[in-house]
Amino acid sequence: METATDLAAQISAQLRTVHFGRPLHVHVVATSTNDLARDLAAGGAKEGTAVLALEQSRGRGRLGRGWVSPPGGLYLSVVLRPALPPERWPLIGLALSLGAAAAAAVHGRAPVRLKWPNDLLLDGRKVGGILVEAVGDAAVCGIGLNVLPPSGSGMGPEGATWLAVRNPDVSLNSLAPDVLLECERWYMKLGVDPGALLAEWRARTVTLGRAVRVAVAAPFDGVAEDIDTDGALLVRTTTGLRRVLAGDVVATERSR
Ligand code: BT5
Repeated sequence: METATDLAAQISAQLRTVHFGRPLHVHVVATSTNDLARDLAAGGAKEGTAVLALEQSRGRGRLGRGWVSPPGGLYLSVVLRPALPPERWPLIGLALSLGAAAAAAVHGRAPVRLKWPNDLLLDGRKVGGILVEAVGDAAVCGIGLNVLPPSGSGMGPEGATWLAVRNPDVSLNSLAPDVLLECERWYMKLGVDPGALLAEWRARTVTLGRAVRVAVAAPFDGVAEDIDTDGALLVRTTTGLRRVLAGDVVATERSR
């Protein structure tokens, strides 16, 4: 079995980033890479410090949900120190989903689309997700990508897929440096040209133009019309345009 030290050395040797993954901490098992990255952030870790685990025992998603994290997935967290005000931090999630999707598409040899806010879809099924958490003025950004199929009889979580479905030769070791590179590229783009980031997100999403149900405390229906400059989803309802800052949307009909 590959040791964490071997893997760290292999990934670091392929790294072409300026900050992301420098340094890179690799663990065979973590509770959640976001927990480890939170501790590093609280201890003053610099922007780009990253934690990768081969397996998570308590991986988490947004809104208190879990992230199923068996061996064969990419579980990565990066400490960021954004110059953006916290109300614009949802844009970080969009930037990292674009980056992770770009790397996943190359390594999966298939298009990867985005579902608001931070889901990555392959053939309409969830192949990855992003979780952004605040630790003081740092943002800890977790990236989860299903790479190899779950071993044994399990089919993985409902609605999930993995990159090996499209590319059986996909390798975690060569995917990881590209995820770091593409995430860094889109995070830097956010700093200099947020408009270009939003344009790319609009081009890659399955959410816009669709009839949706917005799953918030008081759910409502509408058409996902656009994304606002702070990352909020703009939903056209019978009573006007509503901004959705956090939550989930479910398509209520297929429009493309
Ligand atoms: C997300 O949450 O999609 C963000 C996932 C972030 C995971 C990374 S892994 C590295 C870092 N460390 C962590 O502990 N977390 C981050 P959300 O949109 O809330 O989606 C969660 C939902 O997706 C669950 O309720 C399940 O329905 C589904 N799900 C759980 N595990 C999955 C998996 N491996 N693949 C696809 N879907 C999954």
